[in-house]
Amino acid sequence: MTMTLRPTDALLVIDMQVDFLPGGALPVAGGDAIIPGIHALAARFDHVILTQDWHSPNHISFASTHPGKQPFADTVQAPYGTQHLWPDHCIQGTPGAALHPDLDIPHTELILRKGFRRDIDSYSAFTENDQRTPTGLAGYLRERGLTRLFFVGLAYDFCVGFSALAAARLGFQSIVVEDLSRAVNLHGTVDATNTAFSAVGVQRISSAAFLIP
Ligand code: VGL
Ligand code: ZN
Repeated sequence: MTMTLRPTDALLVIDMQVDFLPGGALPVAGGDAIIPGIHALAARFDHVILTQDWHSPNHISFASTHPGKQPFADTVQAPYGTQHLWPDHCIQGTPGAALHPDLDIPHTELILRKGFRRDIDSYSAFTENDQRTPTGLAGYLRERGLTRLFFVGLAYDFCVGFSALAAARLGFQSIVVEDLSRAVNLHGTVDATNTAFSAVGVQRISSAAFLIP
């Protein structure tokens, strides 16, 4: 299958930040290996949007905020439901929250920050984890007539997955470029992501679909 790009397409590059890459606070295995492929793909898009996980200190998603809780293993009950707990990561203004220095997409049009409210996490670039608070990204894309969205970046089973699912639910055509994303893979989270993608109509493709014939 070959993918022909349109002027109404956008590439969303999710959370390619120092803390999510090897050596960071919450490293996603192989996250650095996808950078060259993301560069090659971004060069083909007229419209590129980046996201940045951007947490307050003592964020609700940090295990350290909840005495006795362990990152990865434990959860807490937030007013909006179960919240996974993570190591401290992507704290506003710290070097770990910066976009990875190897990431080089000068024609990026928007960098969207998310997860900045202390009491609400936001895996999705569209809707925070309370499933109600919008980030404004849907309005931005609609106002600009960008209707078909391609997702790459980190992590496949959290921020990429939740963003692609939210986009599909909001009426965007939503496509994940699977080999340009990597998973945290906590405990069945990759299978759960793929099941949800099928249910909502998120398409999964390979970057090979973009090869110029
Ligand atoms: C992410 C866990 C916590 C992600 C962000 O970018 O997928 N995962 N915060
Ligand atoms: Zn986070």
